[in-house]
Amino acid sequence: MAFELPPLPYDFSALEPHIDAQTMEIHHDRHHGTYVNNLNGAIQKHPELEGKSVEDLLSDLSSVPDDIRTVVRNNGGGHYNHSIFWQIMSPDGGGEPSGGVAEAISEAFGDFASFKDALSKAAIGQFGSGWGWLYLSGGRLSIKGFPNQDNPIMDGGVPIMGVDVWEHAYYLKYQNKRPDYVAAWWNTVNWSAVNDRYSQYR
Ligand code: MN3
Repeated sequence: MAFELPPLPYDFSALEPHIDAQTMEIHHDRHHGTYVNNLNGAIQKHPELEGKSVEDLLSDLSSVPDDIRTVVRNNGGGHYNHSIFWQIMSPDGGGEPSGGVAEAISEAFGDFASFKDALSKAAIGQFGSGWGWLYLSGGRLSIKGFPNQDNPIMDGGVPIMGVDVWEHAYYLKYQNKRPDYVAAWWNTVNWSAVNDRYSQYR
């Protein structure tokens, strides 16, 4: 069964004014859509991989055949990352977390403000294209910037929430002002979905 582009769980304009509708449409339909198509193209060359989940592929890239490993890393990573990204944003987003993830964040980073600062810095400081991720590793919450479409799952971690800092995620509205985009992005965070991910994987 081929991988499919998941529908955006809200309208393209739903995250305005923080993320504009045109950016959302291009980002979801074209960028994410292309990752899905390229991933399917690679898997077609190796039918023995059909039926593997994207998590299976990314968490064990060394077992993916040489000739498609980079394509799977970049496009499987792109599919996986964006599938999470759409879910952890919401038109009713923003504010501060509650529940288990809020407690874990305070435990790991001191308080919410320190956590927000650390994830913002990781994202803003990621040179070139990439992501800032909050993830579980060895049962602990960590924050790091990852290049391209890499994801903590490639290093044995579990991604909880992440912010896309590829220019395609913000350039139409924010141009080169990545810090302004990241600051606005916090107003879209769906803490309920983030807490669900944390509760599921902790
Ligand atoms: Mn993107």
